[in-house]
Amino acid sequence: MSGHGAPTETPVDCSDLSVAVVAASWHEQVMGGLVAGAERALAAYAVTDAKVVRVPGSFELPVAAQALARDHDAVVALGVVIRGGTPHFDYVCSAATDGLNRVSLDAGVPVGFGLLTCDTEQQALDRAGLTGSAEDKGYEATAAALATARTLRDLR
Ligand code: DLZ
Repeated sequence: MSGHGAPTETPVDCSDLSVAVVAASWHEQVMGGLVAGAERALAAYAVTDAKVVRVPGSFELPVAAQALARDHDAVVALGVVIRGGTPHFDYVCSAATDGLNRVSLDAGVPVGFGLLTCDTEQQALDRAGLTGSAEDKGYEATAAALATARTLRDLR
């Protein structure tokens, strides 16, 4: 999967939405870029009611997202898992992905999917929104959650 085909989005006013960002703590440099990207998106969409909470690893993202989805219009989950020599990668990735999807559907609250699953640290750095990165997945995941929250609000 590549970034080719991603929609071009124009920030809209989301100042009436409350947003929580939950971020894992493994791979500090990459996570710094992802959180900064999320904060850039929150500012671009004029969100003022926002908080960032940290959890230890990506495995813990769903349970925190579940708690945050109870009292926020949108949640953004950020993490990075880098493949090692054991099956641990697959277990953490699928638990986090399945868990976040379940939280979103059970709560009816969009959960932006900012979980990088990479073979190498360089691939993660390339997607982290840092100087020299090709992609800015923290921004993209936040923009997606905000756009979806707007759509859901219009539908209700
Ligand atoms: C254990 C583990 C490993 C090996 N790798 C990562 C990783 O690359 N990224 C990440 O976010 N978390 C990793 N973890 C930690 C798990 O997500 C989890 O925090 C621990 O297994 C404790 O539940």
